[in-house]
Amino acid sequence: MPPNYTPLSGYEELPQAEMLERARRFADQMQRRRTVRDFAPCPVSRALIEECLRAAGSAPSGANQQPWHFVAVSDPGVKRRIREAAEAEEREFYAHRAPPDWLEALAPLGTDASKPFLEIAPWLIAVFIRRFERLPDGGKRKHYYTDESVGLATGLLVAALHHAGLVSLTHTPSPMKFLNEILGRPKDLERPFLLLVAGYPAPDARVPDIARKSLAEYTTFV
Ligand code: IYR
Repeated sequence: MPPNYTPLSGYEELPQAEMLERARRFADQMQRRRTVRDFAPCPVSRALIEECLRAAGSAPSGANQQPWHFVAVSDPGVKRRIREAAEAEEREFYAHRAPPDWLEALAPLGTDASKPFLEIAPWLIAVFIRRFERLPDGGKRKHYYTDESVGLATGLLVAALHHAGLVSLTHTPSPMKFLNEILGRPKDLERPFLLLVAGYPAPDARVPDIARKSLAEYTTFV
């Protein structure tokens, strides 16, 4: 198929001083984001989650294949099943599977196998990597750079949730195959990427006393 081009219509050029000011404000705003594990049971509208997912869906992707699928869960029964399955995996992880150096790396976070937030938070967003597309003839077509693409979309989702005034937690029970089963996603096409927990922080929410690296530590200019 020949490429079909269209004029770049959405681009907005800004005065340089305004660019710097906006970049600074955005970085400051993102620096206020914290991963939170203590959620309030307050509801969050589906409309708000949909707008955040719309931002996530704007991510660049390999060959524009947009290889992501998000399952947004607010149903208490489904959340309970996810909590039960995740905690079963986590109990194995903390008691047997995790090597000592991994547990040591996690120690500053104070995490354990108990995941009450999976029922307390109003929304769980399961992110799936769609590794293949189903073809009309029943066959499969491979997607490219799926991990990178879904990582980018998830990053935008985390930023959008924060920008909207919510807090989130990236949760990665391992293995996560139970998400395909509980959420009815096809195992031959999709692999769970992570589970995002989103909502309001509990009034007494606390976070680990840890710091971000400085710009100089993680950047090189040449
Ligand atoms: N999935 C486990 C362990 C865990 C692993 C990492 I890497 C973290 O940054 C945090 C936790 C859990 O959720 O407890």
